[in-house]
Amino acid sequence: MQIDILTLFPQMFQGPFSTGIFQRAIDHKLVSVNIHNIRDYTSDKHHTVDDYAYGGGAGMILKPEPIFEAVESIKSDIYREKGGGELPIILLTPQGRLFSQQIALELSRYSHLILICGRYEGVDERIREHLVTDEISIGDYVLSGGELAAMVVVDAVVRLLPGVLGSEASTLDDSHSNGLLEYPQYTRPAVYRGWSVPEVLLSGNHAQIARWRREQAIIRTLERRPELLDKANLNLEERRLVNRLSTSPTLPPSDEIH
Ligand code: 6GU
Repeated sequence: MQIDILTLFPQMFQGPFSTGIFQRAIDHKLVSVNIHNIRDYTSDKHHTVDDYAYGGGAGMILKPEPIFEAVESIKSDIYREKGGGELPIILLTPQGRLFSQQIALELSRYSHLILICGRYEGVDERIREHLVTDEISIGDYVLSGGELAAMVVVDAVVRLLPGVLGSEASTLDDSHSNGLLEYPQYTRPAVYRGWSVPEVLLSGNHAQIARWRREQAIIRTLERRPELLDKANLNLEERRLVNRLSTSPTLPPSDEIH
C-alpha cells in the first residue's frame, strides 16, 4: 500500500513512522508513506497556504490552490507508475465520519490512500466539494490539526495489511474486530503477589479456553461498552448470557465464570 500525506507540518510525522511494526512494514516494503509539505505546492513568492475567511470571522482558512496542486501532482505520479484504480482522497476533519475498526478494514483494501491534514479554522469548502472523496474524524473532540488523526488512521490501517503483524490470527481477537472488547490476558508468573491467573487458562483445554475467552469478552463489553453488544454477532446462548447478566444486580467478578 502507498500512503501519501499532505501536511503543513511534515516534521510531526518523523517519530511515529520510524518505530516498531511500522518501521518493519516499511522495511519489508508492505507500505510506503510519503509526506508532502503543502507549502511546496504554492506558486506565489510568499508560499501562502492560508488566507482570511470571506465574510469575516477569526481564523485562517486553507487555500484551495496548493491542495489541488498537491493532490493532482500525486495522482498523476500514481497513474503513471501504477495505472488506474479507485483512489480515496481523505480529509481529516472533526466534521468527518467517525473512524472505526470497520473503516480501518475498509481502507486497508485499497492500494493507495491520499490523506489531507486540515489545519487552522478550516479548509476552503471547494476542497471538500470538488477534491476529496471522504472525510474522517477520529472522535468528538477538537485537535489543532489533522496530523495526529492521520497518524491514528495510518496506524490502524497498516497493522491490518497482510504480513505486517507476526501472526495473521492476532488481529481477529483485538478489541472491536469482532464487535466486542478483548478478553483479559495473562502471562507468567501464574501467581503474582498472591493473585492467580484463572485456572482455565492453565488447563491446556483449548476448547474450554476459547469458550472462557468469548464469555469474558462479552462480559467485559457489557460492563464497559454495552452499546456495542447491539451490533455484535452473538448466538442465542450468548444473548441469554447477556440477558442474565444485565438483569442481575451485580456482575460476578470476571475470574469466577468458566
Ligand atoms: Cl480528523 N481533525 C481535527 N482537527 N480534530 C479532530 C479530528 C480531526 N478528529 C477528531 N478531532
